[in-house]
Amino acid sequence: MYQSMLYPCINACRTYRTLDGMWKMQFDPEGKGRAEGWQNGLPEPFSMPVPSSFSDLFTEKEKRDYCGDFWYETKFYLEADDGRRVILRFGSITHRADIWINGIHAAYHEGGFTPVVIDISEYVTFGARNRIVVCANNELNETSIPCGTVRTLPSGRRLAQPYFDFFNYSGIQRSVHLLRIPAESLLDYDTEIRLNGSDAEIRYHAATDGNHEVCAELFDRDGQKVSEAEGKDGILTVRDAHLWQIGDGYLYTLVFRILDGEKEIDKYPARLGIRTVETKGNRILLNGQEIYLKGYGKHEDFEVIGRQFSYAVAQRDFELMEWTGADCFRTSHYPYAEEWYQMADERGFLIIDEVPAVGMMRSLVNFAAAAGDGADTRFFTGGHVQQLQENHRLAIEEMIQRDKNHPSVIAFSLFNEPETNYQEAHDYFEPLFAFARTLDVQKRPLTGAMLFSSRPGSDTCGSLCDFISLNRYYGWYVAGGSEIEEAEMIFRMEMDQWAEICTDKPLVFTEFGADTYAAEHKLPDVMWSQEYQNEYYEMNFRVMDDYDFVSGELVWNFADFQTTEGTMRVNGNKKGIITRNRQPKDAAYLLKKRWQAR
Ligand code: EVA
Repeated sequence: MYQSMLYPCINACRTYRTLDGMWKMQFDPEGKGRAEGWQNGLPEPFSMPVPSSFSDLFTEKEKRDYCGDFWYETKFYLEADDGRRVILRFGSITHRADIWINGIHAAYHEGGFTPVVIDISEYVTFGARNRIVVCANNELNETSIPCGTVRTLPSGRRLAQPYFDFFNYSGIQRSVHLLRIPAESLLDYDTEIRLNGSDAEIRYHAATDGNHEVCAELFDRDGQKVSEAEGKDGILTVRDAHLWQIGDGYLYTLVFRILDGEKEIDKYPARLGIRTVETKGNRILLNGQEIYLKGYGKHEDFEVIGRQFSYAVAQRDFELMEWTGADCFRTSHYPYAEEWYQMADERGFLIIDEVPAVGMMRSLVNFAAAAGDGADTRFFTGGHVQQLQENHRLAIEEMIQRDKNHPSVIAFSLFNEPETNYQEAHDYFEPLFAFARTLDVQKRPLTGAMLFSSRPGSDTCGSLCDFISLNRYYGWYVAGGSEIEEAEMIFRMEMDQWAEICTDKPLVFTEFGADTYAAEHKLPDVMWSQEYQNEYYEMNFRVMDDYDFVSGELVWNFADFQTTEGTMRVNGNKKGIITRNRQPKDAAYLLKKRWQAR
């Protein structure tokens, strides 16, 4: 593996090309590929687009739901050796993969939502064609992030059984890049920002794999140099800084150069937004000013393409989110493709970045625990915990390393709805929070989205969070339909309890929502109708507006999305404000009215 996760760029020192296109693919239900030498070439492949989620491209169920090992192969021509490193970079491979170059094992990577970056210089042949073979695997277990299990049917066919509420899309779902970068190069960098009146001070640290001098130059949007400094650690001062703000994604360019006298060894241009984020008392502050988050929990999910990144879908989603007056989304329940963050940086959009720690409860319908009173499957006890924690740690490390320099990322979420009602849960999460704090020099707030049963008195993990994030379904899983007046009453009772804790801690709603069938209208309303979705949100907003420590509302979900089939889901989760093909339901207008007025 290679230590750098920097996004590819092209200039006089660095180049890249994409290896996206049609690759070969083959399923390996018996897991015999390695023994049969498939790493040297697939025996009976079919064609498959890369990137893509393979599931919704097929017409056969067995292929859609395939669970196990699946292999990819492609070849690429490599030009002559010019002394630079050759780096192979997958945006992600879900959920784990072994990679061979010309038959030589080059890497193993666990975790399906962060880049797999490999220095393949020593495995390639220059001036010739080279073969890449990937053996990916999409099984879920209780040490994988996200968690789940695999069920074997009597026929021997295996099915993924997620402990979470989204389809287990898999494959090489993000772009593949082949990079040539200098032998001595920038590996990583950090920036810490302080504001002094209208000026800003940016402390940077540049990590390289050599000893040559580093210089940093900062350019404004017009290309004017506004500051420069020398050394791997330095301070850039900006007079009258143009701050990065909600709706004003002003980006400077921070250029790192490695110099050997006059000779430029490496050059990397990074985009930089000047902004600070912190919590103070029970408020969230951006550039020292209180903000209130308005927006959505999302998924990377769309018809046909599944979880594959598409600029077009992302663009439509930003347009729709902004049209409703939103300014924030949570990357529920995994880090998204890097391009989402770049687009958010440019638009001045806020992101709560979430690690794929979801399904930490032994339940195939864990969302239904939203109605239960204290899920306790003792998930954080037993032999699997240590390995789970190791994978979780790795996922946190890779997410923060990848995303720490995006101005749009204002917080990291380290879990979604684990059981938190016993001491072992606290013991599990405490070192992970401490670890995450060592990774982010910007000291962004850390949080985790809490289950219905995680509440004052029972929860053991809220104390680890800089702000409390609640997933709540009063009026849906809890006292829905005609009982909604009761839902309002017990919602208020819970909020009264949080009021005692939140004198010094902000609270954000990270989920609340009601399944709504886009074709359904009913007067008086019933659950699943568009009118009920409106009534549900009106009630929830009435309650939230009465508690001034509430610092944000991210509704569940931006759009309808695919899940595993079952009696609780109608061809997917229908809590979208927007349909799966990206048209508004009635509730979109309600949100628009509310958010544009705030
Ligand atoms: C739901 N509820 O029931 C959502 C899930 C989500 O999709 C949750 O965090 O509590 C989960 O993944 O619609």
